[in-house]
Formats: sequence, structure tokens, C-alpha cells
Amino acid sequence: RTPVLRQEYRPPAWWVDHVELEFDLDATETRVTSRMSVRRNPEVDAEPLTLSGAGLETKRVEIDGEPAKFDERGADETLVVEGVPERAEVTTEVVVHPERNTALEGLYKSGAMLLTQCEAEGFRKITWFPDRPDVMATYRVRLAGDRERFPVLLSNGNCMETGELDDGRHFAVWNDPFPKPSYLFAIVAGELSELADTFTTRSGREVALKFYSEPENIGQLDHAMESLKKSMAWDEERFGLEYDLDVFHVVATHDFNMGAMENKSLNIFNARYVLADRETATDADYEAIESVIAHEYFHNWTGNRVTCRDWFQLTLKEGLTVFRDQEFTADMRSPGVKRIQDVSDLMARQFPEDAGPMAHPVRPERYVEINNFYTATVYEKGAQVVRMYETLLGRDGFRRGMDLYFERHDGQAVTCDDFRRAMADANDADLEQFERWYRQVGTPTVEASTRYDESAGELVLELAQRLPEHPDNRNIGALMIPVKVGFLDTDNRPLPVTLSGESEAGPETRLLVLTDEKAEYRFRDLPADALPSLLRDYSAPVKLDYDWSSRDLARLAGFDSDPFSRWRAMRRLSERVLGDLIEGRDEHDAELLIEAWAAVLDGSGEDPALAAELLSLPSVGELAQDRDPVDIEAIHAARVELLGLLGRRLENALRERFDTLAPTGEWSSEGPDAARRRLRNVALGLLASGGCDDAAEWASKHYDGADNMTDRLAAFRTLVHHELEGAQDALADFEQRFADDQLVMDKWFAVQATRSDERAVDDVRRLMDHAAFRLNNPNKVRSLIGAFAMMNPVAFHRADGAGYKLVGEVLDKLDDINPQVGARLATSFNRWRAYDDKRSAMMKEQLQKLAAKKGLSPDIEEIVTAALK
Ligand code: B3K
Ligand code: ZN
Repeated sequence: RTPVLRQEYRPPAWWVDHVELEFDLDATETRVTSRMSVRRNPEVDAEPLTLSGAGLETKRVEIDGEPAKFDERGADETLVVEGVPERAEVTTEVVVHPERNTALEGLYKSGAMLLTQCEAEGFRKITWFPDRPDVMATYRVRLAGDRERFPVLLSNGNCMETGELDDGRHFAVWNDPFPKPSYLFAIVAGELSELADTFTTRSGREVALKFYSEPENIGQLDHAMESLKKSMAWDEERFGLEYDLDVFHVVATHDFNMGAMENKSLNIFNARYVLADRETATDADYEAIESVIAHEYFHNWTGNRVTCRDWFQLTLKEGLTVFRDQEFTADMRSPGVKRIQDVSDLMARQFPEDAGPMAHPVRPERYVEINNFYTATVYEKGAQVVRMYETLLGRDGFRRGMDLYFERHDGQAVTCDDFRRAMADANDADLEQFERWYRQVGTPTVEASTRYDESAGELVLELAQRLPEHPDNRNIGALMIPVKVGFLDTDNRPLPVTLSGESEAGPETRLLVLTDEKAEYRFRDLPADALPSLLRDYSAPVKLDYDWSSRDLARLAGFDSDPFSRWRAMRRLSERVLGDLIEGRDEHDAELLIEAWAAVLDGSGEDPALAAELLSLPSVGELAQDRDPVDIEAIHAARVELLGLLGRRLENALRERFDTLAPTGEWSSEGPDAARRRLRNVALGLLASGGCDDAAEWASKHYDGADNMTDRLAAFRTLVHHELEGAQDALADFEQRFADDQLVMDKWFAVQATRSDERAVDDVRRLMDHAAFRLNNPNKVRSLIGAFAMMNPVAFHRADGAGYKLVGEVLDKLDDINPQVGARLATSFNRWRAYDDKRSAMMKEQLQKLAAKKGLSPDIEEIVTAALK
């Protein structure tokens, strides 16, 4: 298949100013009539009106009310309408089949409700349209359907009219005054319950907030509602951005390909990012809901009011909106812990992408299936790129850039370059070089070294940058890399960082901006043995190479003022110990690590959430990342050994923590309370790892006595993953207790799918036949198969290939059901070359089988082809 290229962008030959849509709703057959006011774009060469459509049954095409001559080209999914005058009304009528739509893109059925998902190119599965984000139109939508089946009828914008029709049918008319690209269009029809509230914007507009779910979940919407109100207030406060319509809707569905969708004023959410109560949602779920609600809400300005010119610019809205939601969560909760979580997530999910066959810049250069580019690179690395503007320009400078961006581009479809220019112009800054961040592929490395220049009495820091080998990196040159540095004295106190030649003492954290391949920085008034703390706050998305001693890492982990830097030092220390254990070396620094952990536990009263972050080891998957060949068994064994050692050696302290952290007052999903639960559950896990005698008893008691899902799930996981006595009872109890709750059953599946034991393959196979499992439900696929393939390397890479076979079989079926979800799963074979010959051959075989499949979806084909190349 020929890819679409960024460089080949052409403006559209036709604009659509306004569209009137009519839906005659029915689950088996929905009729869609569209009346588009089209206008020739005088700025490009004339060409006939060409519309996109996929899987549509075309009933009629008219120009200004007269039958039109048209040519439907099935192969390239286009409809060419001949003889359209400069301005015209073009009408089409089509029939679509929601019930048959298992790909969950376009108009589909979930439970009893009908709903849409259009981003990126789903609108063409609903009607003929120039389905590209730079064509922005106002929409007026009339929905008609059976009143009993579809009592609630929603679309974007304001409700203008409702009324009764014959035969028990009714209708509603919605009008969205803001021109929008087709990907932000949405409708929802079904029997839904509503939770209503209001928010008054700071200029005094009262906004009706309405959340919808299936009637049985109506009691689980409160947290999401609170989160929305916090988000609305925060965006006013931090960015001066107010909501712009009188109504904002959120609908929860159990059948959704991703987390949520920011359709204008009608956000549609995967139920897992909306529904919560104490018994069914963990603290992590509460936090995730708060952040996804915020993310989608923030899109109203960064994505909807200012949208993307083309899909290569996806990070313009996604990187920026992720950055915004990260800042929001940092403000609502703990900034240090949030930063650690975001960077650790980047390292776990985006680094492998950057090093894999699908590696792409945050602004990709080409794609076959755009849905394959909703990646950790575009989202998370994209957010780091946005964060660098803020690091370079300061918070106020960043805000000035944002203000100018909206002033210039409100109502437009623009590019990453437009954003960068707004940042530069608002600050009189030169950000030409910064553009390279949008073109480079893979994770750059910054090499650092220090020495002491006796004669000058200066400490010298050398930085050098390097891009990974990749054909697309050949003409990039040096990046602009902000590097925050600090130094500690021998008592681990921060030192002022003063450049040579400066008269006044500098700050404790200093921002250096590396713009050349190499640079040297000289600092005065630093002792020769000052301990460098580099890349504080993870000021750039790079790998840092610096040769700290294990002892110095332990010092940084214990005492650096920057929480992220403490976490990364602890990570490095544990990676070093694990590396030695994996290679079977007898000499290692486990003692230092134990001491460092003991110190953290000891001081953990102050910030239990930070302590919980510090007391964690890299996963088997992360440890596998930089190894070639990968020896999964050795990595797993080393990890088990070290966890066992830590658990045993810290047993007393862990027991004590478990006791002292027991709940005191009222349960709350927030801050201090959640942090205590978190550390307490880490302690429980470590006690089980240490094989401590009464771990089983403690875990069972914790399970039975739990009055919230965080504790219950942690205890459950500990019992099952360590195969403690009581695990079988807990499995049965959990299943029976939550049989009616789809989202909780996802957790039940995931815990079993991620048990680091090769027998997990057989469990997964058996669980696929469980009554609660459905291959056509993305949440189920992700919690059982996805969790297994991505988060259980020990079982997935079972020596006999049973794990590969299972995933291969699932992929073969998913390809017919839901290619988008299948393509994600297919990336689990990406690193097939890094394993021993036998495994490597077996993984390759699965990829080849898929590649040879007749009618393979472009989604999976793109992934598989890249992997085999
Ligand atoms: N913009 C959507 C993602 C759409 C994914 C399409 N495959 C959700 C979000 O990023 O907020
Ligand atoms: Zn988004």
C-alpha cells in the first residue's frame, strides 16, 4: 500500500461551509441524508468534488435538488460528483448498518445504544464527505428514532427542537455554531440515565453539565462530574480559557477503541474513564478518570477551537493536550510524583516505540493507516516536546505563546510550525532550531562527563548529543536541548550553580541549553568532589549517559532536591544490581540498594506516594528493552531474587509500615489517603516477595477486610501472583462478587493474565471461554490478551511458543472484527529479532502468517510489514 506523505499536503479543492444531516436511526439499518453547502476553493486548481466514504450504500446524489452525475470508486473509497458549480448544495443519501459494525468506527451499537466514533477517518463510514480536518463546517443534525428504544437523542452543540413523530417515533434537532472538522462530529441515541450539574464560567456563563450512562451505573458518575468542574476552573485559572457553549455532555460506553473522544460538546468515554465508586474503582482509576476527563475537556481549545491542518500534525493537539492534563494533575495532586509517573510511563512505553520498527518523529512523515499513529510518541513524547517550550521560555513566556496562538489561530486548522512560531514571536525568541524535535526519530542521547580544572579552580561539565542511527535522522543536525543541572556537597546539601565569569552566586538548579553537538560549561566555587545531578525534572526527552558510582546514585536517591532525579538514581542503582544478577556476577551492590530502600522506608512518613515510587524495580519488560539477545528467564529470575532479598532484609520495617499506614479516618480517593494505601500495598507485595511466613494470612485478611477496590485488588493480586494460600478462594470470591460489573471483571482477567508464570498461557486460553469474555469488546481484549502480550513477558515468551501462538490466533480473528485494536496487539511481536533463534523464528512465523492472510486490514498490515522489514 502506498503511504500518505506529510510533504504532499495540498489544500482542499472544495470547502464545505455548512452541513445538514438527517439520521433515521435503527440498529440494523440507519438512513443518513446529508446536505452540504459546498464552495470551490479558488486558491487551488479546479478539480471535481471528490468525497470520501467507506462501506456506504449510496441511494441518491443531487446537486441543488437535481439528480447528479457521479462516479463511485469502491477501490479508493471515493465518490466523484461531476458538474458542481462554484457554490452548490450537494445532497447524498446513504444506508449504513450499525449492528454489523464491529470495528467501532463510524456509527455502531454498544449495548442498547447507538453512537459514533469519527476520529480519525470514521466520518466517511457515516456519509460521503471531504473527511479531512482542514475542511471545517457548521453542523445542523436531525435525529429521528423509536422513542422507547432511543429516548435520549444527542449531537454536538445546542438542542433546537424536539418533537413527536408517527409510529412511536420522535426527533431532536441539534445545532453546533462552531465550525468543526468532521472528526469532531458525534451522535448518541439510547436509553440512558442522566446526572446533571452546572458550572458558571468566570465571565458568568452558566453551563449545563450532563453525564450519561446506562441506568444501572448512574450512581458512579459523581467523581467524573467533580473532575470536570475542576478542569473547567483550572483552564480558566492557568490559561484563561473558558468554555464556549451552554451545554457540555459526557457519555459512557463499554465498547470503545480507546480512552475517550473529545467530540465538540459531546465527549464520549470508555466507561472505565468515567465510572467510579469506592467498591469498584482503585485510587489509580480515580486519578486516571480525573486526568482523562480533563484531557478531553482541554481539547475544546487545543484541538477543537484550534485544530490540525492534517493528521501529520496530530501532536499539535495531542502533545499539547497531554502536557495540559499533566500540569492539571500535578496541580491537583503531587507534582513530584506526577512527574515521576509520566517519565516512567514514557520510558516504559515510548522508548521501545522509539527503538522499534515503527519509530517515527512526534510529527510523522508518512503513514498507511493514521490510526496506527495515535502513539506514545505522538502523545507522550509530544507532551515532553511541549514541556521544553515551557522550560525554555518560562511559565509566563509559555502562557504568552499560548495566548498568541489562540489570538492568531482560533477557528483555524493549523500546523506544529504555527504553534512554534506563536511561541517564538510572543517571546522574541529564536526557535528555528527547535523545529528539529519534530523531525528527529528515536531517543537522542546526551553524554555527560565532569572534571575538575585545578588551575582555574573550576568544575567542568561536558555535554555531547547524539541521535540514534536512522535514515530520517541524516540531515537533522544538533537539537536544542534544555538540561537542568545541580550539584550536592559531601553532606548532600545543594550548592549554588554559578558559571565562571558570573559575579553573583547562581541558583541551585541551573538551566543549560545545549545547541551544539558538544559544549563545555565551567562552574566556579564548586568543590572538586561536588556531586552532579543532571537532567533534573527530566528537562528533555533524552537518554542521559553519565558514569555515577553506585554510592553516588544512592546519595542522589536519598537526598537530591528533585524528586524525579531521586527516582531515576534509584532506578539506575537497581538496574545496575539487576544487571549484575542477570549476568550471574557474584559481586554486586545489592547492599547499597537495600540501605537506600531502608532509608526511604524510614522517611516514608513524609511523602508515602513518593516513597512508593522509589520502592519499585523496573519491570521485566523494561529490563529487556536494552538487551540483545534478551534472556527473559534470567531477567525474571534476577528480579525475583532481588525482590526476595529486599523483602526479607526489610521485613521488619515493612511490617511496621503496613501497620502504621492502616487507615485512620474517613475513606477518600485523594492525596494523603491514597498515598498511604499505595505504600501500604507496596509493603504487602514486598513481604510476599520476601516469602515471609504470614504473607498469605496478611494478604487474605487484607482482601477480606478491604472496604475499597484499591486494597481489595492489591491483596487479590498479591495472593494470585505469589500463589499464596487463599489465592483460589480469592479468585472465586472476586469473580462471584463482581460478576455483574464489566469493569471490575476486566481487573479479574488482567490479574490472571499478568501472573509471571508460564502456566498463565493456559489460564488465558481458558479465560477466553469465560462467559464475561468477548473478543468484540476492546476492554476485554486489552485486559486479557493485551495485558498478557504486553505485560507478561515471562508467559508470552514461553519457550514452547504457546504464548505466541495464542496471540497469533487472536490477531487472526481480531483482524476481521476490529483491526484498530488488533494493530495495537500486533506490536507485541515488534522485537522478535532480539530473542534467541528458536523464539525469534516462532515469532517471525506468527508475523508471516498474518502477512500472508488474505484481506488483512491495512492497520495490521502496516505493523506487520514494518516488523518484518
Ligand atoms: N482524540 C482521541 C483519540 C482518537 C483515536 C483515534 N484512533 C482521544 C484523545 O486523544 O483525547
Ligand atoms: Zn487527546
